[in-house]
Amino acid sequence: MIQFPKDFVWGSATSSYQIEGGATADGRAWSIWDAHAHTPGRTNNNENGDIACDHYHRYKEDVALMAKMGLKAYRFSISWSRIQPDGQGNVNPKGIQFYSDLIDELIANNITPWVTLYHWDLPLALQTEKDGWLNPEIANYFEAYAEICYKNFGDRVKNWITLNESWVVAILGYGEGIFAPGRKSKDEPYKVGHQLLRAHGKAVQLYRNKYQQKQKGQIGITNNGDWREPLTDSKEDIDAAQRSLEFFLGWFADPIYFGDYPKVMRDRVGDRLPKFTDEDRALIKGSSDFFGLNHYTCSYASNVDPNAPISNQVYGNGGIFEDQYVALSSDPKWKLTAMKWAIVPWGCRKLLEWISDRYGNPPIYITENGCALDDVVENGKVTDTLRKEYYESYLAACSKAIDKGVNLQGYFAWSFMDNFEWALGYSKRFGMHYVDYDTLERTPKNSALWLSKAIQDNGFDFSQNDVEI
Ligand code: PNW
Repeated sequence: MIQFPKDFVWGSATSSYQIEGGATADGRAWSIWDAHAHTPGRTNNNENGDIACDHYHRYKEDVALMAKMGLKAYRFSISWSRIQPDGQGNVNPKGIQFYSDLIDELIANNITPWVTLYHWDLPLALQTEKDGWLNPEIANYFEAYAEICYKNFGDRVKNWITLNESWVVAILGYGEGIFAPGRKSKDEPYKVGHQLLRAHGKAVQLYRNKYQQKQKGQIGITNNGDWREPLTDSKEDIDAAQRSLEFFLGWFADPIYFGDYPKVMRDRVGDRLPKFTDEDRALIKGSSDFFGLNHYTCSYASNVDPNAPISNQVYGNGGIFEDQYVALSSDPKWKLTAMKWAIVPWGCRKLLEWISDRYGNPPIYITENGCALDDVVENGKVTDTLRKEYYESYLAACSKAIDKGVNLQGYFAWSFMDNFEWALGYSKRFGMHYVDYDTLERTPKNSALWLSKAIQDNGFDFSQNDVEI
């Protein structure tokens, strides 16, 4: 029997643009994701979040399903342009009302709200008129928006996450251009990353100075990181795996824990990597009460000789290749999800241990973990056995990490329900609840039933399992 610590936070997560719909309801204005998804060719079948899961109108039904599962916590994000349509100035009272009602509904059902302030849906006006995350002024707009949230919701919300996955915003939004705002550059990701960190720092400073004492909440940031296992035990490959982790997770975590970017990034990126002023450093260092981690998969990493010709195979989910010279690969024995992401639970444990060692054993919350599968409803049931095995084995790996001293305090399954998977539209299903996009009916999948039991028992039987963790 695997048992989790007494106050372990069992949650599930979603984000605003992926589930809400109601894209222009009650005064909401477009975000960069509305504009991106409405640009032909950007998403699978040109799908968009206009309706999504219609959570905006069905949130009570959704909270009832969460309560039925016994979820202790629910992580959702606020659509900035729903409560501040232009990204600055006027506040939309109906937007405030929606989130206020959602929060009340959660609390009435004994579910603790965890609120992400920014999950990629920047108000479009800030992009078109202010140049989005490239503009140093954006930190001030973000701070002002954060204050609206603290003021209106902070009496009831005690867990704040400033930004979701800065790496994705920087690399996929400004490097590869597959996510909003769809820019392709080798320099902008580093500039954008810098402004994201500054904006996070400002929002945290404001919370700590003006709200934390009274509201008694915690505030942090969520970064995404997958594990990098050295392909061989050569020093070159061990260094390559470490370098890859530092470019991926260290990029955004080192400034928060140490006050600067990893040395390997400063050495390799040179002048293209912005420098922190003393003021910014003071703002950012120590600016997270916990380490929020979104984790999905694992790759092998190996060194690439900078003089060798670059082949296509060396590109991958690692950032800007020429700055790293790391090749990613996988083991053909690893099972794959519908995203073609490998299922490697021990990678999760190793990453948790890496974070714990590098950053001084901070409290960690896994704020996302899960998988997409090609689910089908048959006789009212979804037999998503591989998803159940995914949750089970990743949670077992988490438990092993806890045994080894990692201060992991909670786990949020991604996702509560199937939703708009960004550039992949509705083609990828990550949910524990199946959503029929014609009728918008929700059906709990078997994985939801399994997790519900694990929550109730605060653990599960893993003794008959020989999966490596
Ligand atoms: C995360 N990658 O996104 C997000 O926080 C969620 O909104 C999303 O639905 C979920 O993971 C599943 O994709 C990521 O390419 C998207 O490395 C892409 C990557 C990583 C995370």
